[in-house]
Amino acid sequence: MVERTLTLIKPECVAEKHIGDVISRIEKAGFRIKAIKMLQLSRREAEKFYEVHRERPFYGELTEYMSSGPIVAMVLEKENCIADFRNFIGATNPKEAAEGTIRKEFGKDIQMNCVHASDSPENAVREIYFYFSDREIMD
Ligand code: 3AN
Repeated sequence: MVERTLTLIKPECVAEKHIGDVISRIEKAGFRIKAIKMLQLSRREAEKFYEVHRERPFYGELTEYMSSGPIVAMVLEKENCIADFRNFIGATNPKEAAEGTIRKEFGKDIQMNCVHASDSPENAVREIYFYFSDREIMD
């Protein structure tokens, strides 16, 4: 089934000028970019976006970091997009990520791990519409 997912290139990856490298790999792997924008989250927006993690010990640190600088948000489309993209980026902790994945190559640690990816169809829809309107998503 053709699916869509939401990905974010995180602040440290943008600051280190890896936007082009990451997008190039994503496109070469067969994911189609359906929407794209650069923005900076406010602390409040980051808290809302990550509200599923509210009870986790790293919530404060995570939302501070995710609002610390510009990010790039994208909607990607492909068959089996959500699971395939999570395999493509690698494990949450870059030290455990497989060779050749973007988290392995560009991630610094478990928090600054280069990219975010939706983890279920329900979250993908919520996350896509957190950043984009229908007008901004290509058919
Ligand atoms: P994933 O991004 O692989 O779905 P989640 O959903 O467990 O991983 O975590 C969401 C985000 O929270 C991660 N991308 C990472 O930035 C941050 N994070 C996860 N675990 C930790 C941790 N133990 N310490 C600090 N930050 C973490």
